[in-house]
Amino acid sequence: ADEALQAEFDARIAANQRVEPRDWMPEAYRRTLVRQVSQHAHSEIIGMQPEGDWIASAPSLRRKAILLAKVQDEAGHGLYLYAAAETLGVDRDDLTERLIEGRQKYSSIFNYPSLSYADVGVIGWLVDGAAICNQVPLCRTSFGPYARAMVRICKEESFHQRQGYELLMRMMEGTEGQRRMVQDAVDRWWWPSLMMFGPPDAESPNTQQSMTWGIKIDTNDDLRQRFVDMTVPQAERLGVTLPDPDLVWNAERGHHDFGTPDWDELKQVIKGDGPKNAERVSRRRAAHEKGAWVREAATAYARKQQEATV
Ligand code: FAQ
Repeated sequence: ADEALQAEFDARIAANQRVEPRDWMPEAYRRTLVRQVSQHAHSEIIGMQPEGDWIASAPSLRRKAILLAKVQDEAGHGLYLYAAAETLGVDRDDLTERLIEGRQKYSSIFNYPSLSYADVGVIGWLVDGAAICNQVPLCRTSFGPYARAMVRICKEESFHQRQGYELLMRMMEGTEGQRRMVQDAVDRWWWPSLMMFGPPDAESPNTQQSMTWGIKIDTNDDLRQRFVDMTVPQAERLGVTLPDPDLVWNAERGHHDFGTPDWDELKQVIKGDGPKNAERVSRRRAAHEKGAWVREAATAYARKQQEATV
């Protein structure tokens, strides 16, 4: 019977049809999705911190309102993604425990500090830009709930990216000091943004199987290239320099050539030894513990409502 189910699953993937939560799926497919979707959810939630640090000192009411809305969107993205993960039979509380105990990963990018307000703009431009590049293809991923969550998330991410670019445009029209702040932020975030796409294809253990299953649509290196090609003209328009002396248009390939990210640094950050790993996780843990009374109250309320209806 398992063989028939496997054949049905394979046919569904081959025909580019979605797999839904109640369909039979191989255990390894389920495990891979739980891994990727929960890492993605954790990234959205931890990703609130670098920009969240600037909410209290935003330079104007307008900037504060924009930043608050963006950071709230990220919380929302985390929630859609936890909900998508739960359709695979895992529990959000358990995933949160795994995150705060350091047993599950989240994106390396959020382990770098945000040192000035220009970082808010650069995170929007480069980090959300990279996120969009990676996530637009995931709108066609084979697992239905993940794909549908991605559609909504991508719409919001493109607004995020534009707000970052607009903020930087304004700063570049400002004083010499403001232009220096923007360039400094670009210098610090460029390489970590390239690392968001994961290790090079030759060292990516999951890519091939995930592509066969239609979970991933493109390889890490292909997406990284797409991001570089998309970003270079935006940097020119903005008037900043991307900190890579090897970055040059290659007419023969029809793409930009670029330097090699420091893969040892990526490994280090993934392992938990990045500049901000310990702080990000301990703040997440503190927020979770502080919220315990809310969860208890909500559970008690739900129980009372249920008792009232029987
Ligand atoms: N950081 O074999 P692969 C956002 C791990 S966007 C940490 O290539 P895979 C929006 C990988 O998990 C950021 N770990 O793995 C936002 C694996 O470890 P494992 C989130 C990384 O899965 C913007 C191992 O290395 N986006 O949050 C990283 O096929 C602004 C081997 O790697 C997503 O999660 C890394 N950079 O490809 C929010 C997108 N790279 O699990 C706030 C969905 C690799 O075997 C502010 N995910 N690893 O122990 C994906 O597309 C994929 O999972 C990849 C990795 C491409 C990230």
